[in-house]
Amino acid sequence: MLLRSSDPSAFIAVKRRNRALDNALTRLNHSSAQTVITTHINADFDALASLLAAQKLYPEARVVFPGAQEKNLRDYLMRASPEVSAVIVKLKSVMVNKVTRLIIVDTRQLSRIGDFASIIGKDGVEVIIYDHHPPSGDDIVVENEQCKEYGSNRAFMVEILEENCVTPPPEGATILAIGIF
Ligand SMILES: [Mn+2]
Repeated sequence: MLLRSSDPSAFIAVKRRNRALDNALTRLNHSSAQTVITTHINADFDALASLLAAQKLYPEARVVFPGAQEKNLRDYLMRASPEVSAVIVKLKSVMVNKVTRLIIVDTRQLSRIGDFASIIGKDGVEVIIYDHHPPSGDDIVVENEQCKEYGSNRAFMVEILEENCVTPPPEGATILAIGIF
């Protein structure tokens, strides 16, 4: 059906329908937001590389930045291929208090994971960590902690992918490569 732009009631009807669709999508997102992979605020390329590597280990998980990214990463993400950008969901589409499994990469400091800090230690929430930083007083302590003091977390995650016989796709491999700092 063609809508005449001069017909305000038709315009409102379309707007309403779009909002209903938006709400339905949001509900769908919320219902599947059980496993989340996140990283540190002010995310850099090492964080992104780690997120993408972890997503290969936990394909059912939703990948979420807990806050802003560093400028060069933000610029990259604006022109990244769908293979990369499509796996990342917005924080506002995740109900943090519905998360039952949280995978944290490239940090284990409580103060660096934004809103996700609120569910650490909560009953029924499993936390898994992959980090390469030296220990600090602000560290989250969990059983499922995989930490090695490598130069980059990306190098550590590549090793884990290899151990699990997971090959990253081409673009993912490029990001894993540029994740080295
Ligand atoms: Mn790092």
